[in-house]
Amino acid sequence: TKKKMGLLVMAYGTPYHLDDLERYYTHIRHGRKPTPEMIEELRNRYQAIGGISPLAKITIEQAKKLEEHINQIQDQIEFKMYLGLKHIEPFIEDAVKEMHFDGIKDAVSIVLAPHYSTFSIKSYNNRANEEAEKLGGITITSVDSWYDEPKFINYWADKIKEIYDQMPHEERNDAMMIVSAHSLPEKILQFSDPYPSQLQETADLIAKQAGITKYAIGWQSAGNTPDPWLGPDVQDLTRELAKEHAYKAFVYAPVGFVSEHLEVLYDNDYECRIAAKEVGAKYYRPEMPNAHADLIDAMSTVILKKLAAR
Ligand code: FEC
Repeated sequence: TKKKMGLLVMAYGTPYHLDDLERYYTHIRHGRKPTPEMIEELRNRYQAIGGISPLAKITIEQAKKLEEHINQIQDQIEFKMYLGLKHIEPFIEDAVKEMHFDGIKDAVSIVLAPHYSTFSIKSYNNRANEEAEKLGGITITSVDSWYDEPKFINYWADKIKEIYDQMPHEERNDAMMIVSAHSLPEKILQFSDPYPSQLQETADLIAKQAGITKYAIGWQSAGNTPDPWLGPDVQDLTRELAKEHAYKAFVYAPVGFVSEHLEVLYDNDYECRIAAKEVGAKYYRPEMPNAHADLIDAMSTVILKKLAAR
């Protein structure tokens, strides 16, 4: 008989309705209520992408497909998926409670974000482990990062190649690729956080495989706080690079995310598009992995490798 195992899939979460905006934003801010102006500004961004984010639907599809696929490609373990979100229900703690209730003793977890940081992945893992310890009897093996998984790199390299192949010849010769992830407060660097070097490595691997020589890494979607955030910001970087050379096209690869959500639909497709237009260049952004079979297979591979190495 197959061994039963919990598959804890963790992701950021998004408001389900605009009514959820305030409590969601308050949760992101560790309980500090945002001002009415801040809420209004966020509401306007959601409205600009069609009213609400497609993220909730994409996350569930990714989690379900992951469960289905990982059960298909091996026959030793029967995985049962539990979805746990960082900033809205079902919260990470809810998912761990549910596993406990179902009698799960052994679980593996993965976050739907490829790069490790003390501020991002570590906080997801800590919350899961703290709840598991509180309940007792569940061990969670955590996948920390998967930024260099060849199947993940393949996805992006293929999409980037498609874009370059479709460009008119003169654009292709003068195109610049900007590979990005969510910015984080600069203070992560004090803990020799691997986040920046992991993004650089993802960029190098994708560029090499796609045969791209002109590329740079940047940071996006920095928060609205007084402390300094990792830079350069992708919009500023676009303007800086355009000063050095009259690029005809900018190709944005927000590889720190896996879904087409607010940060991509607004910060890339709206804001970066403006920056590219300003410098007289064309804007390109490959489609995000969402529930694409390559992403699902990449994550399944990483999970099985992690379990095999225990
Ligand atoms: O609804 C959607 O479609 C988008 C959801 C969403 C994703 C996302 C990913 C990441 N964030 C990360 C870190 C921070 C830090 C702060 C912060 C703030 C926000 C705000 C919204 C928001 N984030 Fe987010 N993020 C998403 C949504 N994020 C809304 C609040 C308004 C704003 O600042 O824009 C700053 C908190 C503070 O103010 O103190 C830090 C990281 C990721 C990528 C990794 C992951 O997915 O976990 C890191 C998706």
